[in-house]
Amino acid sequence: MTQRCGFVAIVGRPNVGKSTLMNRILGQKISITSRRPQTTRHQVTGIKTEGETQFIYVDTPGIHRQTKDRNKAINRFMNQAATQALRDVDCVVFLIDRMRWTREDDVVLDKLTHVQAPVVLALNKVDWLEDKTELLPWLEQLQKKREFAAILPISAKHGTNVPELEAEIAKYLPEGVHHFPDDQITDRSQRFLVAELVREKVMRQLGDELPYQMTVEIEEFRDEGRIVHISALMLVERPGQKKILIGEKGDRIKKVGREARLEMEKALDAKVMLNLWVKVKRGWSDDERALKSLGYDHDKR
Ligand SMILES: Nc1nc2c(ncn2[C@@H]2O[C@H](COP(=O)(O)OP(=O)(O)OP(=O)(O)O)[C@@H](O)[C@H]2O)c(=O)[nH]1
Ligand SMILES: [Mg+2]
Repeated sequence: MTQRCGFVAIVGRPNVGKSTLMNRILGQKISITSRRPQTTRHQVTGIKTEGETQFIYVDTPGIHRQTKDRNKAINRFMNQAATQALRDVDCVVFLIDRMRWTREDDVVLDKLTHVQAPVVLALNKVDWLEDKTELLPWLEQLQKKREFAAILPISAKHGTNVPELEAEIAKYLPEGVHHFPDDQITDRSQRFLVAELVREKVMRQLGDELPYQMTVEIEEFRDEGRIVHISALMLVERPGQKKILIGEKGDRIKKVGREARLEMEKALDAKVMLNLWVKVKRGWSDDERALKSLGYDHDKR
């Protein structure tokens, strides 16, 4: 039988559930998620091979408006990473949050203007939809916004209609040999995945201010077979943030470390010895060179 293979970009404004959707489709956690907007900062590839068909999903950072407090080099980087993912794809999944259309959804729509590939619109989080009778008129309104290959209400969290979404996407994958071995699930390194797990635990545990100003650098990743030794450096912008991250008597950082380690052990199927450090590096998130050295420049396909 002929093989099929294609790229599928998952785009949308921050927090609509893009990473949750990709993980649900893959049946495995590859991309980190949290209740906070701007959790994903890079393109993250998730590969799913079913028989002769290979889907190469690209999860992307939430496309956002660069307002006064979100106008740093890192914001530009994130928006670029999302926009670049739209190039040369075979299908786009545009995710929105139920019936909430915001100005940022318009920004996403705008980025799709010149996209030739079919765009499937998915309304996520329908498990939270209060009044389902409003859905039909809303779908009609959405159809006027642009041409969509299909519009589907889904729940990424519970899996509702996700197989139907995948079947829709499959229609648009062209014939071609598989880009990746059939058992490969991502093209991201283990180093990247463990750094992301640390960031996720911080995003999930800390207050509003800090997470956007924290990044993680893996200083050591030494695989000794049954035990993997990992040293992760968390970089923040200000001494006050370092204090918050460490917490009273170090209890915050210990909790982050414990949760991250447990997930790393699952992901790597090995025992993990994890060391976490916090360092202040002023201005890293608005400094192109610093960002580059921290790995914020590898998103070009
Ligand atoms: N109730 C409900 N919650 C969901 C659903 N999908 C995602 N969520 C929640 O929405 C929040 C954001 O999910 P993410 O997957 O991190 O969203 P994202 O679009 O990747 O966000 P960014 O990476 O910040 O752009 C998390 O708390 C998810 O658990 C859903 O179908 N139903
Ligand atoms: Mg995400």
